[in-house]
Amino acid sequence: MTSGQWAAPGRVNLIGEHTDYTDGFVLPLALPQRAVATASTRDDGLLRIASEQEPETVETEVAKLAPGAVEGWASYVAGVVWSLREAGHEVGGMDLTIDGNVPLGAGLSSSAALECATALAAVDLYALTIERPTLARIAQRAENDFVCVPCGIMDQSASLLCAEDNLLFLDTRDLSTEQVPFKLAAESLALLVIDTKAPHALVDGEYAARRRTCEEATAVLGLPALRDVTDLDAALAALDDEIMRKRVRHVVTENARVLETVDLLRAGRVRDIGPLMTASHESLRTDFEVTVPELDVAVEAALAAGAYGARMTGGGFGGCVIALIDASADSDVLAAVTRAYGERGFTAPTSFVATASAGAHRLA
Ligand code: GAF
Repeated sequence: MTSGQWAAPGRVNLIGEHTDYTDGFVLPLALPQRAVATASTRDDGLLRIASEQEPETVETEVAKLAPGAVEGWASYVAGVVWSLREAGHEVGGMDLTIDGNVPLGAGLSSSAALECATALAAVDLYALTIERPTLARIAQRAENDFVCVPCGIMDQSASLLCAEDNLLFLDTRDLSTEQVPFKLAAESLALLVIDTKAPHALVDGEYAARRRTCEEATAVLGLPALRDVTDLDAALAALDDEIMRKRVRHVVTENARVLETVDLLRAGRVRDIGPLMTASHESLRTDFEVTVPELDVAVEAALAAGAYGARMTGGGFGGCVIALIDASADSDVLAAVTRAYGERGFTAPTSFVATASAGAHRLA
């Protein structure tokens, strides 16, 4: 029997939202919060999945894994084992115990963290050779085809490829990456993550609907992907449907904002990315229509309290807002958002300062 322990982080995305299923650009950072898998091989072909946070233990035969065979939180783990085997890798029985502190349902990629910790455990325990971008695709397939959530590739890539003190500039077309230094403390800045407490669920139909509309628009435009739109006005003129026009406008302008953000960061102009973050939120609110009042109010209140920029992060429909602030302003900004929430009768938010942390790795 071989055994060990592997960790994989959650993420926030600095900018580049709803661009990862149209071959676009994203710019996430890994959080210190992570999932940890303690695992060992079994020689009887059984997969036993336990969690420090969940009461039940799930047991199934690896050879019988198929979409629908395992449900709930354990399906993210079982799905990765299934997906590895579907990709032709010989993964046998395992005991896995999952522990983690990525907040659930907050849009911080707790599911990708779970998938990637499992994936690394399986890779090491069964001595597989798989490049990390390929492993990200395998984890994404688990989520798409086993858990049946039509997510893009950002979250699994972030969990596997991010590096400490850096943002991950990822081109989701070919999965090429650049590490972009992001040391906010050196600039007396901080990235505040505000959990709106508005529950976020990708499994409902809204995410899938956005994705479908983007695909339909791509077909109407006769392009390989929305990434290939070079003349936004001409593309908008070629679309009859107002909803399609709005979705396309978001994706095309968001890709441009990511590229501009990366340029500013490379030039050391960190504060100047604030307006791009806020413009991203505005586009997600008005064109992509994935915000909810809790997200909009948090952004407004953070900006009014002096944030350089603020936006929702992740899939939307709840979840978290990120705000670029002076390092000393974190409690003032949270107090401002809490006040604004109180006036509207929303559940009080919580917050933490995000530091760009390490990607998935072996602990023991
Ligand atoms: C969710 C998805 F899982 C990602 O793939 C991405 O599409 C994101 O929403 C929106 O940018 O986190």
